[in-house]
Amino acid sequence: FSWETVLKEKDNMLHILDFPYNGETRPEDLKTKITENKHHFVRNHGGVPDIDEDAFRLEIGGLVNQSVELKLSDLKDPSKFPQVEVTVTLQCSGTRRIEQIAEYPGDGDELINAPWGEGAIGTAVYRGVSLKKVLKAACGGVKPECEHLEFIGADTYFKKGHLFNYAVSAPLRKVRANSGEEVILAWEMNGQPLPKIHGGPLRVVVTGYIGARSTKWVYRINALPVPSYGPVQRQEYLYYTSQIGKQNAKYSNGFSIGQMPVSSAILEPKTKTVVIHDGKVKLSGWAYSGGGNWVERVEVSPDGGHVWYQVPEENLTEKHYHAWRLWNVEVPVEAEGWLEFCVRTWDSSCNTEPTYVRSAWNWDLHVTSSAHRIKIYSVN
Ligand code: MTE
Ligand code: MO
Repeated sequence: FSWETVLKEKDNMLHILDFPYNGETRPEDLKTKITENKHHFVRNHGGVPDIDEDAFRLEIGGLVNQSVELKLSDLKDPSKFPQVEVTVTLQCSGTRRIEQIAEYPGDGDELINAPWGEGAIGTAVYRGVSLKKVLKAACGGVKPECEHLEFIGADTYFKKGHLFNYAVSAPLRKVRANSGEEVILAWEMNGQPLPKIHGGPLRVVVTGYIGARSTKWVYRINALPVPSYGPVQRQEYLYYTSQIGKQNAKYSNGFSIGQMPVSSAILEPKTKTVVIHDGKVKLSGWAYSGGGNWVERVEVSPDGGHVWYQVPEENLTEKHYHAWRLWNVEVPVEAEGWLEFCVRTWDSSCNTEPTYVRSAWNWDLHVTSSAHRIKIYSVN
């Protein structure tokens, strides 16, 4: 899998890192409810493995009643497992990290903490099978001690002198969730075979959780009593208190980031631009909440967060358990000169966003979910 292939498949991306390849979606390609495959962001920790689909076997073992190896054709056989299609927003927990970097630069690890803007998020329709049904029908269920399902990807990366396979886990209660909310093994993205760069031939999709749990190139699933010992699960995607810095951080000071909180972003206008208008400034962007909560209300402020205008319901795309809502609004503005606009979202559990980046700053620079702010020069 070559850089040329990336450039061909991902022509219009912001190439954040060359190796491992990480690409961000441009704001203009985030204007549709479903993100086109060629524009969907890419987050990789290592290389893109080449997997022979005929030789491929998904191994399931650990605390299951019966270990199995399944061919792709077994998984795709509707007489064995019913198929499901889910619309899902995947959000990297590093989305909007550049705002935390701008506050206190230099604390993160460049390779792990890619400098994402507002485009490390995307929405796609995934087709596959429900992991809970596979566990039941193929493995005769899990043993009573099983609490977590570990997903191992075929890609590898070096950390502190060791070569790791990508490995994370999801709690059994998430795997067992109701239909439409459970963990999916997917081979199709927006009606096309799952592109290699997005985990083809098979990936995990964990709705409502940080993108990191949705393991690409999954080839082994382990039923475990505890969460995965993979570095991504226990070391890299931790949420620290604001009192902790790189020098005094211990893994025990942080908790493993699971479900995503509510967050949003202004995509238009772009920050630090001149906006010429006739008394109304038009804004648009995305709003999303994880954990199966949906976006209820989006508000925009033209004065840094003192006065808020609600985005009318008809200016939001439809409500969804696992997907963002795109929004647009016109805000009356008389002032000329520099203005600070910001957006905040309320979800179905009445959660909203921290006011400032500093309110939720953490040295590993994850989950930048504070009200997104832009500065524009208003010409009325
Ligand atoms: N799965 C494997 N095997 N290797 C990876 O590096 N990156 C994770 C996740 N699954 C990753 C992975 C992270 S951090 C994110 S945000 C999502 O994949 C991104 O999925 P995408 O590249 O399809 O957008
Ligand atoms: Mo991520």
